[in-house]
Amino acid sequence: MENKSQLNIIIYETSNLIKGLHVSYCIYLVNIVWHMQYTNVDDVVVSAYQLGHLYSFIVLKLLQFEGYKLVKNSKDIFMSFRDLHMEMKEDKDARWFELECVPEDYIPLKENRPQNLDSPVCDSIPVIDLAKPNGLVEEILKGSQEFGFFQVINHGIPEKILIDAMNVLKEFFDMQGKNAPTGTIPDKKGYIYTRSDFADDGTNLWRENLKHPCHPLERCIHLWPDTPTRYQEVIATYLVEIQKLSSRILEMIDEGLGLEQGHFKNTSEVQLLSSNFYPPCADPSLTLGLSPHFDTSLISLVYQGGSPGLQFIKDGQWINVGAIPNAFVVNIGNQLEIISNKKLKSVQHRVVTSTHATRLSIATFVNPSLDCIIEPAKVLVNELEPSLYPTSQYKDYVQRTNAFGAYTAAILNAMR
Ligand SMILES: O=C(O)CCC(=O)C(=O)O
Repeated sequence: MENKSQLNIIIYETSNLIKGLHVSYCIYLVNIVWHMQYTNVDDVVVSAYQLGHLYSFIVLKLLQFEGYKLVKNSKDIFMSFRDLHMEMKEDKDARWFELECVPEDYIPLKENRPQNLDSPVCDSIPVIDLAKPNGLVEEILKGSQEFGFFQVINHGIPEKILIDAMNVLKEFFDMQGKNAPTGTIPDKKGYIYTRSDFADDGTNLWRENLKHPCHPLERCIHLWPDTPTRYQEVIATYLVEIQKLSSRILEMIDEGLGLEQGHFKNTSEVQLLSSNFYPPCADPSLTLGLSPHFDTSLISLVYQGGSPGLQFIKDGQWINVGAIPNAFVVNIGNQLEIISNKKLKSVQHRVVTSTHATRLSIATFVNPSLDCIIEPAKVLVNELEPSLYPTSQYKDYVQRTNAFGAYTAAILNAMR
């Protein structure tokens, strides 16, 4: 059938149905018109046949071959409409997540499922007002030591830049049809788009993801998506602001830890952007948007546009990071845990989905430069507090820990 909204039906085996308005034929027609009103099927072709002799039998078989459905009673009519509906749902415009139940390959083993979705929202992770004149370093250190997480408000990034970035990313994800290529985009080297990528246990994650390198901007920008056409300009503007904000936060961490001034100045880069689109899910207790993980970064900055879903672990319990409009969530990554000799905590986190809300997030990873040697800062190591970590070059660490899963090599190449 060319036109998907057309249903071809053959009513068969009603006696004398072609001759005049036989009552059961009328009932069939009323039934069909009724179904048409309540579905988006706009065209039904009805043919009526009596089964009984060979000629009718052959014609019926031929019509069936052409895509006609044989109906004998009202239940069959209902089923035909339902089947057509399912077909229409699976048509080329339908997205992978438009499903009434969660497919099995999205459901991890019981122990890896989100389980209790009534996790409390953490009201004690610091929400730090960066416009305050003093006390910022202490608050940032407290959040980084106790939770590995804090949020910042009044950070100085104009709201328009945040809205533009979210809008252009939403457009990007909206444009990815059923057949959009996934994985590393060949002529773009480091730009990676995935739909329902895999968790470590091989089940699918309930998200779409876009990743690309960001440093130095002028060398990376041509690797990014060029549709929507505003993408490169809008995201470059966003990243310039993230660079400024992250440097400011790292300077305060530097001061709080008592490291030499400018410790991170020439050794940190906003290296990678990873944007996530988590559509609503029929049963969020069964599947995950993003499985539990630690960040390999120094720090990560997440803009979540006020939407919930991000959780971190505290004393063995998953806690929701509060959804504050215009705030940035900042978390400590593994590299900063090493440099601080575990004074600051890199904490496991994950994303759960929602039945009604879509989450769009922009994570930016501030990493050491690839050649940087990572080890606990000398001033933080002494006889009482010996070094807890071996020395390693950052790029070796990324390789050894397979930091970006299947895309580790592609991302390392793109960042070189
Ligand atoms: O907040 C999100 O949606 C995910 C952030 C994150 O943990 C990541 O991208 O690694």
